[in-house]
Amino acid sequence: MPYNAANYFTPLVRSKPNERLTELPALGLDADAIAEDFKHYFVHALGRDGNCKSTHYPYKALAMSLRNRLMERWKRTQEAYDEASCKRTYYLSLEFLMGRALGNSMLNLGITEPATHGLYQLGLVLEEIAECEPDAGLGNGGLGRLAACFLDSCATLQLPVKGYGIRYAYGMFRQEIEDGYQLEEPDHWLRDGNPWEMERPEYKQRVSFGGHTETHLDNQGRRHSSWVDTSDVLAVPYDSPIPGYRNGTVNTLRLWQSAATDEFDLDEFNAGSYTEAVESKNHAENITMVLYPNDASENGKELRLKQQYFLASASMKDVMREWKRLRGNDISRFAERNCFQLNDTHPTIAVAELMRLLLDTERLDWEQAWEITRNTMAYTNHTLLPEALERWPVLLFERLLPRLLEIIYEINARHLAEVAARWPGDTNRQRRLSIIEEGDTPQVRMAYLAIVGSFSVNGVAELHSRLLVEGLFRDFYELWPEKFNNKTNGVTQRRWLAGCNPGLRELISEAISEGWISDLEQIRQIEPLAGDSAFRGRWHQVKLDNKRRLATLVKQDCGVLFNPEAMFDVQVKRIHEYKRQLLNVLHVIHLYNRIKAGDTAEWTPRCVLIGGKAAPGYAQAKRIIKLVNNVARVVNRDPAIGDLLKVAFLPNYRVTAMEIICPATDLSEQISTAGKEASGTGNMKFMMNGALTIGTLDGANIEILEEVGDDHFFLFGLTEEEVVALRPQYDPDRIIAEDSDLSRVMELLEGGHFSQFEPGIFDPIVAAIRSPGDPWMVAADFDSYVKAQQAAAAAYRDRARWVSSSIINTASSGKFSTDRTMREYNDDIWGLASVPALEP
Ligand code: KVN
Repeated sequence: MPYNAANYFTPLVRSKPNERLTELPALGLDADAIAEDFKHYFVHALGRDGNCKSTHYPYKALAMSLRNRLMERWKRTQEAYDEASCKRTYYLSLEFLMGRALGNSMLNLGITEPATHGLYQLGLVLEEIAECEPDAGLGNGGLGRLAACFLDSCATLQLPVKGYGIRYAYGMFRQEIEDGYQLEEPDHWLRDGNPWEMERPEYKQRVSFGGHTETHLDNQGRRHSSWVDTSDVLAVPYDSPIPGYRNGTVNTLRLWQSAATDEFDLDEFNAGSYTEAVESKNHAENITMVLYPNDASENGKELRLKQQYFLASASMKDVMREWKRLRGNDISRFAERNCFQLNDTHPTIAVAELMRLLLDTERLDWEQAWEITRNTMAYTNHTLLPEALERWPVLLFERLLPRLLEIIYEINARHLAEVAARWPGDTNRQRRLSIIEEGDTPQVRMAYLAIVGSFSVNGVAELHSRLLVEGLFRDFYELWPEKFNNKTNGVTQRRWLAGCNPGLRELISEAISEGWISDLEQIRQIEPLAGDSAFRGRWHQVKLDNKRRLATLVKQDCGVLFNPEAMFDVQVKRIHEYKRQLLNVLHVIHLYNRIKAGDTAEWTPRCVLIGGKAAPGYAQAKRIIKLVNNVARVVNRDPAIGDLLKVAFLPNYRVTAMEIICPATDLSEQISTAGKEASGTGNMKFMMNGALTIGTLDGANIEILEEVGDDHFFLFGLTEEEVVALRPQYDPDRIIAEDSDLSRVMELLEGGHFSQFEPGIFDPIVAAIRSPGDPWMVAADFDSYVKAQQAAAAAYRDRARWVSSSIINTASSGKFSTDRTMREYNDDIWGLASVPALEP
């Protein structure tokens, strides 16, 4: 439990600040004050006038006015944390998928209305101005967006949590579709500057690579290692404000950018190669150039390991510096006041880096250093997919991070000694539990380093956490059962309901007041209104308006006409075989067949929207995108299909697109092979906005079903246990032969109906479906999926029933707020006290 700092630490000694420098009246939050500030920036700082036609400068001026208002609160929050001398948590993540900041800042400051009004008085439309902001797309998908939702909830709960990440010059690539194929375009998101960040050069750190290690004895005869002849790079922090919801708290996201040191490469320089020496600066600056665009798979690039160490080392040193500023040089109680949450294994080298700093810089002995490290680190696993498990060749480590490899070897030796003591003679078990995987190219297993170095290991949904301890981490669970726990994911209802769905926000708040925005369990109170036909009518109207908004986007970006009266059936997420966009496409082809065969009695018109990015090197995923586009072209151009079925692939799916999509969705597709999707979080955003789910018993779908009840959820497919049991006998050819619907679908695919001009391009897809080794068992769930889709279509035709289910979905989404998730992390792992910002 959080304990009182005053019992443990003497008050801080600091010199008195110069208050004359900082005395300022608080900034107003009314329309006039905001408009005045806006004009000041527009005219004085940006030098624009009434002839300015660009919306970029109004965006900048508004962002600067908001930033001022955040800044006051930011300072008071950080001072409150310092004064409380409180324990803090650092969320270490290679990804923070923040999206836009403007709307969220206004929402959380509580000034959306006055700001809109103030600008309107100046003849400006807020919605247009907001469109200028590029997404901060520093993440791939769920894992990165989860980090962003966590920060929002921590600030709202007034928890002293700071995010540490990388300031990539290029975020997630922009996806374009040309002739149905994905093209990747660079995302230079900082081109026009970023008004939300603050560079803090005074806090830069040095990060070392390469070189070699030396041991020597100190004057007490103790052996020490040092890491010498390194090539260093600088890490420069950029801070962005993370406002809590109307509570005066502003937390920090600190992103590191790499820069060359001021020293030239001395060898090159002395050899007279001035330009070559300057060129070497490039290598340093490359480290934070680009986000790796692989979701749930690793690709083993050296530069990626450099990014990981760069983040870990800069962040550890930063926290150490902060410790010394506040508490002096005695580091022995570091673990009582600091916790690092590792977002998957990506920042796990932090375990070895903290050990290195404690041993080599602070000169602690091993036992003391290990005690501190192991009480400070906590690890979250996000996937069971074997291709996503990070392993780094020992040889790469030796070349890049020789001192860290020594430390990992020592951690492993002591760990294996513990295993040997517990299970004497069980050498097989020692091999299984070793951090080093032996073989032709020995590898460091990062997940094992994370487990050994942490006091907590969690999965991200009930099923996922159970499968972790029964499978992947079974041996470790036997060794340390107390370390393992579940923390079911969530999403922030501020961005994902209040912000993106103003129509529903007003309707809900009018009925039950606004409490749900910071306490989502209250949203249960709208459940009885599912039986109120007037309320249902208004609910339906909001959905219809949101569908019009999405239809406009689809028309614009795909050239396809969606009729807002039709059922909007949506699957947006990264394109991956385990997520089974292919199953969705097979169903679409089946519907096409039915229409062509005249089987359209009691038909529910449907608009199918699919969107998502494929990793640039993932050929099969890219082929699936091409298939969606080709099927869409055939279906949409066929006059016999008309409005009964429309299909569109939405290019460049991202946070900002989801803000339009989820409020407009009727049916949410969550159709992964059971046991493969660790949690999913899109499923929660859809549910919150009143979509019904069609889904398998996978990830958090299971908990969604549990909350909403099976009358309001279209369940289908094999369970995880059934998938495992079927695998050895899986015979897709037979399943296809025995299912006339699926046979007809396969006939069209195999007959080249969707690849008239490029014969054979979908052969690998057909082969995958027909392979007995198909890991995703697409054919196995087809029939059950089609039946669930039929049930959904029938339900949609009964509007009163559908709208009532929609209301019940939103009403049941209370569990899936990251406010709940963060409370659980804090109660079970971090033990932070909530610390309000200082009063103005
Ligand atoms: C792995 C490597 N997730 C990853 C990953 C590089 C980038 C990302 O995490 C989500 C969860 C999804 C899971 C995703 O697939 O089910 O909802 C947040 O916990 N991303 N590994 N796992």
